[in-house]
Amino acid sequence: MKSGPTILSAAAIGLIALSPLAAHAHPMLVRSNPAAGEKAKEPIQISLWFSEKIEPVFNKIEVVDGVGAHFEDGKPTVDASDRALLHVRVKQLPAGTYRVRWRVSAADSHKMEGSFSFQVAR
Ligand SMILES: [Cu+2]
Repeated sequence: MKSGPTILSAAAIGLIALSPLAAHAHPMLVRSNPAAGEKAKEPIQISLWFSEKIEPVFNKIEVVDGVGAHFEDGKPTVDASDRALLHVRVKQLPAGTYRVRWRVSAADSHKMEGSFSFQVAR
């Protein structure tokens, strides 16, 4: 039983050593188009601006209506000239309320996620 506490304390030291990383900046959603709560006309894509660059892998934007049908059209892409901008095309959106669920990869490979809703009015 002597090695148990040794391993634990090594792990604890590892956690302490890593904790400054947890404080480092991660991409936060700064704004979007459509914006949260907006009554949009006929959006053809969803654009999400983050507080810092995001990695071009493992990103996700889903656009779902009240019964869970998906309206995103393909995979999201990081903008070629602004790596803090992620967008995805959407299918034609009937009037209604939609939820955008996003997930992005930070430079340190941590995943950030969130969601917001907007409406389409005609
Ligand atoms: Cu991180």
